[in-house]
Amino acid sequence: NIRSLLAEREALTDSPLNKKLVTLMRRKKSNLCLAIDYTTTDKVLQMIELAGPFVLAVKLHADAIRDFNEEFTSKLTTMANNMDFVIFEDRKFADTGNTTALQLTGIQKIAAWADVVTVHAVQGNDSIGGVFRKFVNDPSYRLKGILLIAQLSTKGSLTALNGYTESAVSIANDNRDVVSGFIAQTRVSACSDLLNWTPGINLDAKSDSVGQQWRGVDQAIDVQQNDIVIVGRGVTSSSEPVQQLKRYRQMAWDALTKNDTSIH
Ligand code: UP6
Repeated sequence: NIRSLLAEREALTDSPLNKKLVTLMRRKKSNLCLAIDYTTTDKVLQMIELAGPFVLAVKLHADAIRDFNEEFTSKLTTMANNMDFVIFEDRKFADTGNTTALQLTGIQKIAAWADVVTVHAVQGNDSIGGVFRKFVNDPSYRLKGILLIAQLSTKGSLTALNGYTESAVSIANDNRDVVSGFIAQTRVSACSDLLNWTPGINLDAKSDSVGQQWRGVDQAIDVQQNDIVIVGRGVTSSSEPVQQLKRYRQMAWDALTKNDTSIH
């Protein structure tokens, strides 16, 4: 087991975002992030209302929400503050630093309401560190950190090419004040204060028809040593989402804290 105790991680971590995440994890007993890929603001907000008590973070694709607007982000940030979860916009930035900055402040004003965003490693160190540092250090933005995509869950993803994941880890190591962790399938760094978030989780299905590969919670947390599970359709396509939220949350928390003497 290469993860250290949650209480130690809470004390050790320098990143304000990760400190908040580990504190939230311990308080809510949850290492579950819900991916809400609905296409209307009403449906997203209704799901957040149900999910708020069970999740550490809510992950969105703002550009998939057809009636996305500022009233929505204002409700979203109020709910996040009241129900204690982190707002995660899964934009997967992958362009020049200049363009990334324009996108962060463009029509969706992502930097103003998201706590954390995803960033592809493919564009390299300078267009990642430089741009995001400016936003993260500016208190007029909500954005507090980024997750680097070290591995994708999709079948045949090019992130499996030799050296790609290792290069993403080295970008993270060079930008520890900005990078809060990774999106990956299996733990990619032994540093406990970099959190490993993993999508591709479903207890009732193995794949969709368009490249997604799912596996169970024990595999992801116990065997592959991730910290936080990202569950989407396993909850959002279910007719009983609250039951599913409870189920995923319990399994993920039990798997994470099984050997954690700072919890029991
Ligand atoms: N996601 C993946 N795989 C990755 C990175 N991100 O599935 O490697 C995102 C998807 C989706 C969520 O964009 O929002 O995680 C997974 O949802 P699902 O369980 O419904 O497939």
